[in-house]
Amino acid sequence: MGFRKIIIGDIHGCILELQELILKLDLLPNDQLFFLGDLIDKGPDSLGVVQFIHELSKKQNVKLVLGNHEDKFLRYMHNRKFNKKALADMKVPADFEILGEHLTLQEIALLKQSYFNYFIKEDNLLLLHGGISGNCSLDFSINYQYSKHSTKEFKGLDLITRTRYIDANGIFVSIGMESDQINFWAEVYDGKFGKVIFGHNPFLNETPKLFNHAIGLDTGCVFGGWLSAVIITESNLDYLSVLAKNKYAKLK
Ligand SMILES: [Mn+2]
Repeated sequence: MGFRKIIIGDIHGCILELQELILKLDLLPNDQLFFLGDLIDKGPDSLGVVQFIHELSKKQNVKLVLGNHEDKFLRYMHNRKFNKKALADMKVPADFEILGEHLTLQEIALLKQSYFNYFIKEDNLLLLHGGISGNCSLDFSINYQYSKHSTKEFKGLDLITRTRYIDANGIFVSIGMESDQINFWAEVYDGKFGKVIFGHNPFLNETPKLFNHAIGLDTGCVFGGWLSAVIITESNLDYLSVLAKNKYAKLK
């Protein structure tokens, strides 16, 4: 029997849009769901989103890709317990405190099971949150997992959750350091690790942003755009988006 693989872009606490999207998807028990990261922060109900996805994971096969906002939240949780000094140095969004107070151990464990990258071999699709810098030496046939692989051990891991721009040599460029020699990574990506489906960079559009070897799935829901999904069957790749009910945050 065929089943669908459904990949969902950045939610950022937009619980109403997530619920609407899930309703419209009319899930069957064998459908597999992948979330591309940034479930939390910026939007109206980060706690509700994590609780909803945790409930969903009891009925469906759910896999999470780590976003930079989950990465920061898990660092926050670690510091809360073990490193008060580092905690004092963190700029903590208000919803992190709510999440920290109310998430169950099981819900936090679900976040910790997130993948930095997830390769779907039969479709030659690589899921990740941010992007790939040109000098990246990671082995993308390994699905690096937050709970098992550390960014100390594999240096490029944290970059794949946050890469947007790279320089002429393919090296990661941080925000504020742009020059005319830089490119958005997906513009120059040659497809060598497969077709990449990524989030992180909002493209305010009703349909995902298509590149030669990549699909940008963050259609800016929290900024008043859309929440988008890619739906993959044996013979087809399709998109479904729901319009944001509000403009919850300002795009800088
Ligand atoms: Mn992000």
